[in-house]
Amino acid sequence: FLKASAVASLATGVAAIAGSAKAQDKKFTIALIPGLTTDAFYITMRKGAEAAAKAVGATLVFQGAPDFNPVTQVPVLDAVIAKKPDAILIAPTDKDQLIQPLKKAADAGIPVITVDTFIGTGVYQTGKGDADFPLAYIASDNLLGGAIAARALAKAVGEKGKVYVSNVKPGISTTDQREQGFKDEMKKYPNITVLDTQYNDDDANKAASQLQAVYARNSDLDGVFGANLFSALGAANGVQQAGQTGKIRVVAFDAPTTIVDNINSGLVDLAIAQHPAEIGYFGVMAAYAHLTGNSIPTAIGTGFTVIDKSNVADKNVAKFIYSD
Ligand code: T6T
Repeated sequence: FLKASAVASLATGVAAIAGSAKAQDKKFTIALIPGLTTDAFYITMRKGAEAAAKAVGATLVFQGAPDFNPVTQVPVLDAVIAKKPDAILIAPTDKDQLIQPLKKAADAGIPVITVDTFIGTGVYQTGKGDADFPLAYIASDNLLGGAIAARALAKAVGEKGKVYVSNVKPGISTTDQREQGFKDEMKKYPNITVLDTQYNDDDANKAASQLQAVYARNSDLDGVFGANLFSALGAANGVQQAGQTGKIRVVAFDAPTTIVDNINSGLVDLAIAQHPAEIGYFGVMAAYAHLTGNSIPTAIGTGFTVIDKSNVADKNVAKFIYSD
């Protein structure tokens, strides 16, 4: 015979199982708001998110703006909040400007998880500050990525000369950290001068003309670090247009399909591929875990795959090239 207390705990257990079965019967709607819609990085993230949503029987809604800008992202976020999804995954386009708009989601009882970029300091659930309310941050280690880029570019230029960072704009957590990681690591190379950062507003054409302008002012320019997909693509195009392929060395963050040709032709030395599908997959899984009553880590770090001439043809490496 079971004691009364054992019966009670058994009953609680059965109720908990029934409760979780009920929770799992619900078809959750999870919204993913990218930095912008027309970027192979976020297109690949969406694929990973779709795969996870399929695995748990959730519906994924992918809604974003056509450019990387808080002015266009906030109205999209407001529209998503109005539809009351069960959770929001978002890549905030500015560390500060998305705090209040996202607070509205949290206040409406919608759990918020940030993917790729963060708000505030990116350290969440601390009980401190005005931006700790997201449940989790799922992303690459962007400081490390910047340091990897610095070491690669230093090696490519023979540890001496002039280089610069082609970047998007200040205020974006990812690209700010990549630049910081790059500059901190470059301090280990006293014979390398890091020139002023050129901000291109996520416009590859602007990045290409800036490369030519920097080269016009510095005929001894040795290298450039493109801190995201469009910065890298544009800087590489600028090098090619200036007829400096292989002379001005390029290290790229991100790995769109064009990177294969650019690496094979020697225009780009190396690309640091993030794992956006992994970010999307674990974003959805974290939301689902939370929605079904499980605790989740406040931070999940995803990895990199460094692609260069020696491994670009390897299918275990090529699988990290982004989807178009
Ligand atoms: O590099 C990615 C992303 O990590 C960053 O936050 C913004 O730019 C990209 O989307 C590439 O364009």
